[in-house]
Amino acid sequence: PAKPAHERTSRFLSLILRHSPDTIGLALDRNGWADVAELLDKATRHGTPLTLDTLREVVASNDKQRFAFSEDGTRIRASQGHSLRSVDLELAPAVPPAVLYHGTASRFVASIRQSGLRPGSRQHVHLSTDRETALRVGARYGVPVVLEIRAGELHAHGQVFHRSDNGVWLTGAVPVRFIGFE
Ligand code: HQG
Repeated sequence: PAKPAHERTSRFLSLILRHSPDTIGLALDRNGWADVAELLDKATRHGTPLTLDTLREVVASNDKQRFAFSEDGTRIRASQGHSLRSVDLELAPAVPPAVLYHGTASRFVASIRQSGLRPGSRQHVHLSTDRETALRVGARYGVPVVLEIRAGELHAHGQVFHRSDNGVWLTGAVPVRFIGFE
């Protein structure tokens, strides 16, 4: 398990690299990359002291591998979860398995039955390959409910899917008829 200090740093990096880099005056490029030296400098100057060693440890030990360095190590980005519209991860379209899972909270189910799954504030609807992961995702917001998504059928209907570098499946809105409710 990650150290509490690492968990705090991971949350901070999620905020900065997915949602609001301007909080510390940082700019991401169009593919979501931040310059590592600039990130360390600006985080430190804005009250979250961060060294390269700590950053490397947080990235390596992260339970969901949320962040990735560029090959040359000079840049870093979040692998999924962005709300920033300006970021395009340029992930290749991928063919999903027949069934994927979406974890949600019981209080959202009536609304999902009405309007299907929507990306909400993020760029994509997030889907998992296994029920256990979906259960944990849903538990973040209340009593978890796992929905079965007929991803293969949806893909056959022309919907685009992507797989993030850390194994999360990403797609657009999912219409009700492709969702299996428990
Ligand atoms: C729900 C975490 C009402 C949806 C996770 C979800 C994931 C609806 C919530 C990643 C709805 C949005 C994303 C509708 C969808 N009516 N509610 N029509 N359609 N919803 O956090 O999927 O740990 O934006 O079910 O593991 O929960 O941050 O999405 O409950 O991969 O790396 O609206 O975040 O990853 O919530 O989570 P979110 P999510 P990290």
